[in-house]
Amino acid sequence: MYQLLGRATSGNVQKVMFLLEELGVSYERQDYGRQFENTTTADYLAMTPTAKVPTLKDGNVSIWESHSILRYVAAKEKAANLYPTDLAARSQVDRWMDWTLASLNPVFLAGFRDAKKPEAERAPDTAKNLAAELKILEGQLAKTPWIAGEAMTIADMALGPVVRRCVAFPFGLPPTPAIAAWLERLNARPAFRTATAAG
Ligand SMILES: N[C@@H](CCC(=O)N[C@@H](CS)C(=O)NCC(=O)O)C(=O)O
Repeated sequence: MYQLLGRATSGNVQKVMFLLEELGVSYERQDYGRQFENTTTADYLAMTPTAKVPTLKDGNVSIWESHSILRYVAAKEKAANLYPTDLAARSQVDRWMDWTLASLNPVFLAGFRDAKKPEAERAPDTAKNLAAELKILEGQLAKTPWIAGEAMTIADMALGPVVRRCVAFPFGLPPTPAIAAWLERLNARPAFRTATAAG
């Protein structure tokens, strides 16, 4: 059985929960990170030198980085519908997952920090930068119902828990109707609702 180490309020943990729930495989989640103060122990650091969550344990194998975990589980469970084996189709999934970490995540984190501050103390570029990245995603979702095409994949799992938070920031971002419709499709799935239930 998979062991998922990470608090349920972490968006990166939620990505993995979404996949495990969608596949219906057995797993046990344990609370690690932030308020649990258990990611700097020698045992945890031996598995995950970044001291971040999530970590996935599968027998003797342990994996960190949420997107590496998504790829590992999808490949191990032979979920070719979620992570295609055809290399061209797979590259469509991989590029959006890489874009999420490289481009969306930094502006999401800036937004996450700024959203807690009074408006006057927010960095002037935060909302602008976030809107620019969301516009790229909006353009894709205006063309296809799921991020990598006609079917849901682990790219949607990587993006869903992050984007739902982005659109809820109090920045008056421009409307993104295709993203809103995609979030509704995600919310229609019990696996997504379970994964994101903690907030
Ligand atoms: N790129 C990493 C980022 C991991 C990360 O930053 N996780 C956050 C939670 S979303 C974390 O561990 N924060 C510190 C903590 O909760 O102790 C991934 O995708 O797994």
